Amino acid sequence: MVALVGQPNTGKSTLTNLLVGQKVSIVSDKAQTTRHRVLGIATTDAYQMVIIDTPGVHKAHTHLGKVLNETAQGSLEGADVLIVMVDGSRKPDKNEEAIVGLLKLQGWIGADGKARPNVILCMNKMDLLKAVDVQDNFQAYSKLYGTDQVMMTTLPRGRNVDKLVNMIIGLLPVGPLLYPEDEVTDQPMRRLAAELVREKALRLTRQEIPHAVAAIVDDWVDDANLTKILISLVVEKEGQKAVLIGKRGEMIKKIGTEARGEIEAVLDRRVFLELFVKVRPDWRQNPRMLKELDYI
Ligand SMILES: Nc1nc2c(ncn2[C@@H]2O[C@H](COP(=O)(O)OP(=O)(O)O)[C@@H](O)[C@H]2O)c(=O)[nH]1
Ligand SMILES: [Mg+2]
Repeated sequence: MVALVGQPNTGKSTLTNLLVGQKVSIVSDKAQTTRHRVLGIATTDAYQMVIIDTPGVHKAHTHLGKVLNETAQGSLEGADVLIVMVDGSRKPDKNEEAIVGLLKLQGWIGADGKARPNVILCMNKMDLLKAVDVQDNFQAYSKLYGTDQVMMTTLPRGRNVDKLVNMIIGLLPVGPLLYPEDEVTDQPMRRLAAELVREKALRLTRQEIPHAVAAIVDDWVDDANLTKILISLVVEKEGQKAVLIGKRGEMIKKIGTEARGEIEAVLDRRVFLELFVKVRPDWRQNPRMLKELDYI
């Protein structure tokens, strides 16, 4: 069991998908992209790695934010290896210290400030860091987390991913397979389909929209050679609904077309996808809505 922890937007879901070899966790440059604990399962002849992708640990302003932090923290317990993902192109900030505090609480970092041997620090986004600053940032993060077990990566280019994999394998215990060889995630397909729709909505919109969007499957019918799926996008305001629908419905059409392609690839069959936009004021503050959306 390999758990990922780190600030939002550092590359945790990108790494999960790379290790698994297909998209099981959605990726965008907006915070709060990952809202569930997602398991990615990577099985080869040599190993089975169960990757626990988590929502990034961040300062919470909404009830949803708090729930996401709890999800992230709860997921770390029981992992064999912990990967701390940082944006290596930036200096550590206050939020990074909060993660160190969490890892101390959970015993991943000892009272002496030294990380346990099964903690790997992954400095990602090295493509964005000038060569002259590499040593400085390396020192800063390595000191902060109390480890010199560090791998510098540029995930979208696959840089040093093979070395990172070897480092992880070296720390995994020997044991029986935990999941069937062909399983890539523990999420139900319904949720993954809704998440792929949400990913397109996040990627195609700006500002407050991404945080305010949730997606939920309202209907799913498997016909002989076609799966019919009805997914609702939930937002908080009429204005956000208008943005999602777009001029003459162009935005919602684009979201639907892009999502359908990926859902068809995952399900390996033809899909008819219908999208619907609903307004639910303040759903992020509403525990009942969070439950309905499966975030709790
Ligand atoms: N430039 C650059 N961008 C990256 C790198 N790794 C991930 N990204 C991008 O960073 C954003 C956040 O990635 P994501 O995996 O969703 O981060 P998460 O919030 O930690 O799960 C996405 O737009 C990724 O494409 C990297 O090494 N370099
Ligand atoms: Mg993520």
